Amino acid sequence: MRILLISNNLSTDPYPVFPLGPGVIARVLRQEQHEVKQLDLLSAGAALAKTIADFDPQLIGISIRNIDNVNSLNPCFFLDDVVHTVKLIRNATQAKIFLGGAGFSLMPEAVLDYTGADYGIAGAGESAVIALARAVESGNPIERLLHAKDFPAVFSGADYDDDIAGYYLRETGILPVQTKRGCPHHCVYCSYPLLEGKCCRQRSCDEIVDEMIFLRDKFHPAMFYFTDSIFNDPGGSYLELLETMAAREISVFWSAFFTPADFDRASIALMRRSGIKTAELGADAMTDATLAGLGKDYNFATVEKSCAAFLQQGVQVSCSYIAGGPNETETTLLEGIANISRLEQVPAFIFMGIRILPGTPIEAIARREGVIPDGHNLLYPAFYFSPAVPKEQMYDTLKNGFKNVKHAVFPPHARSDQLRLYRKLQAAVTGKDGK
Ligand code: B12
Ligand code: SF4
Repeated sequence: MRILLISNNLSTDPYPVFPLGPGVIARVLRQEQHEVKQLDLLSAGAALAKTIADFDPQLIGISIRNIDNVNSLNPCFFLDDVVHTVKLIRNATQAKIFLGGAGFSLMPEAVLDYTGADYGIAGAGESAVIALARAVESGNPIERLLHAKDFPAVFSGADYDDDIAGYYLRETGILPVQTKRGCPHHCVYCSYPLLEGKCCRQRSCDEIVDEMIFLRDKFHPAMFYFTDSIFNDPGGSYLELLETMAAREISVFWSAFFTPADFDRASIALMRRSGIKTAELGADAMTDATLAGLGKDYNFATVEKSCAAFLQQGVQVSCSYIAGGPNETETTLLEGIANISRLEQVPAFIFMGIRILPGTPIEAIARREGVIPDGHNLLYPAFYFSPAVPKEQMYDTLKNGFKNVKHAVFPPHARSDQLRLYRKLQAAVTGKDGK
């Protein structure tokens, strides 16, 4: 069957990100002998009608990566772009439309209803999409919404379309690779365990390294970004991957999300040997009290020690934080500003308010505290703010507190150009000494 896969993500903040999810779906569909074309609306502009006319698809998938930008200070809602795409498709063809992607999977029923698409697949799409394509091809009935958990678990690499990859390489130099899925932690606001499960599953190290070597030789990316929810899994499977990368001397640069931990010298030396360029530390809250409020099992001293461990071995590290979570008070805000100010060599990105996603513990807390009214389906962004500090006061305290702190970005969108520049610098090719 001819299947068109569309990436509907138009966001370029903090930088444009290569659509990895549809690449995975394209690969498994091609393995089933379907003829697949990928269209990325960000890089291809207004090519949708022409692509449909030329390719004449029998089935069309739309990947929805983001519902919104999870930023309470500069909120953006992206689903109307999808509604627009669905309308354009309906005007051009009778082909059925199915949805998938991380954003879609957070609220599948609500997104299906909002967009009016025909089918949806919630969660990892590899197995379910094969079943859906078979049913549509043979005219057999199939449920409107399929859940990945009802199908065999498959964890595939992606096809990296040449034209699409070319655009993102020109824009950022970065290619993403997913090495594992799942996170066993219990942070109260986080949707990642809901999306990928609580158990970490890593692909075979050799398979990942083979893929990286293939991508390195074909595309010459300045940097790989490991998109894993948490790169440093508690079981340490990431270290096995890094051992394989170092042993096979693949000579690439990479970056990833880390959670604060007791990193030893040997682990960071291994990261250096395998090409780490920069570590993105999800510190998440700025004090011991608010870290506990988020359900973190480390304190701020661990954040500081993690930063020091990277810096001591010459690895650049940045931290992101969310102010305003459970336990936040005027006192913790001031303490947090002092904590971050001390970490002078660590760029800090401070968001305010937690996007409440369905099924997360923060949803229950917010409903209990009356932050969201009964019946709100959370499709339109709702944010949790600690009831102990009025929102305006929180903003003023943070704005004033970080006014003269050069390494801190608050509010994040106010300096998004600097942020983009910072990401570009991260990706810039330097010699090994430049790490
Ligand atoms: C890594 C990551 C980032 C990195 C990306 C780095 C890079 N170079 O790629 C960075 C830090 C830059 C980033 C930024 C942002 N991110 Co982000 N990110 C992620 C993360 C952890 C993984 C995404 C990923 O690549 N996964 C690997 C691929 C293979 O998985 P996948 O896309 O989900 O695809 C699978 C399924 O979804 C499905 N599927 C995918 N597409 C399709 C299509 C069809 C038709 C079908 C059937 C199935 C299907 O099958 C695939 C294979 O199993 C997710 C959370 C998560 N664990 O999923 C958040 C996530 C996608 N991000 C999110 C957000 C909000 C953002 C930002 C807006 C945040 C911000 N304010 O800066 C920006 C937007 C950036 C942009 N330009 O779009 C949200 C989106 C939810 C929402 N509320 O809308 C998520 C879900 C996290 C969350 N908060 O819950 N992100
Ligand atoms: S915030 Fe990070 S460590 Fe916590 S549950 Fe989410 S992915 Fe896991």
